[in-house]
Amino acid sequence: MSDVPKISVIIPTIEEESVFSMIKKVRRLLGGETEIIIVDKSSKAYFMRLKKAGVRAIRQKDKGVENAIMLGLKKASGELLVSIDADGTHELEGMARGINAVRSGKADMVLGNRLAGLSEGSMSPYLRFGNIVLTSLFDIVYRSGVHDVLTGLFVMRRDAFLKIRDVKPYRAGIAFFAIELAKQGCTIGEVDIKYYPRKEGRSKLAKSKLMYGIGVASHILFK
Ligand SMILES: Nc1nc2c(ncn2[C@@H]2O[C@H](COP(=O)(O)OP(=O)(O)OP(=O)(O)O)[C@@H](O)[C@H]2O)c(=O)[nH]1
Ligand SMILES: [Mg+2]
Repeated sequence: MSDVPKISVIIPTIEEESVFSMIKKVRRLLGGETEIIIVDKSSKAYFMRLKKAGVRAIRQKDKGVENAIMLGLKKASGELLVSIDADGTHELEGMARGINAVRSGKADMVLGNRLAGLSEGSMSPYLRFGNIVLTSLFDIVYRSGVHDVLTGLFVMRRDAFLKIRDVKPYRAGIAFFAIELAKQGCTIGEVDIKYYPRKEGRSKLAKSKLMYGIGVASHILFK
């Protein structure tokens, strides 16, 4: 089916056990043609396990999830570029809906809106509040109307990505990609997804979510 655009799925990992079942499910959902690129900052042993899983595994030398995703995007060959967290918290069927949304022209970038589908224990009231504040700031500045700019799931078109591929990532997670695309005049949309509690391991993103949030706010306002 040559009219079906190729999809690349980029997954940033630090020692996430859930990724191994995710890989299988992504293949079942999107088909064997889908390129899966894992940008990893784990132990050597974990990296070897990734290689055995038959995905394209890249070792990250620098730090930060934004740099990891940027590296994966640069290596990807798909027309549709997806990124999803490796901890099994984001609904994979939601990823498939996001792909369909971008493919049908809903927006240049589609975010997975977790707030529409929070399951019990998946997001503390504190983080939910912080997310709402930061996303409101984003909506005021960029008039996008989305609900969850700190999500761990996005889908974007390759031609949109090419506009920001030379921007040096700053510490804002997926909001970095949304801010930079919005600055380029790209449209940002969303699909509602389910969000599950993390089953294994600990949060890898930031030691202090408060400091992280303040940093994201300053990037939204001043970048
Ligand atoms: N390669 C790479 N992956 C990262 C880095 N920081 C976080 N990750 C991965 O990015 C994803 C998001 O990180 P999480 O630790 O789940 O962050 P979070 O969702 O805010 O935290 P939880 O609510 O505890 O899940 C996970 O797949 C992590 O393994 C990094 O510096 N490099
Ligand atoms: Mg997580």
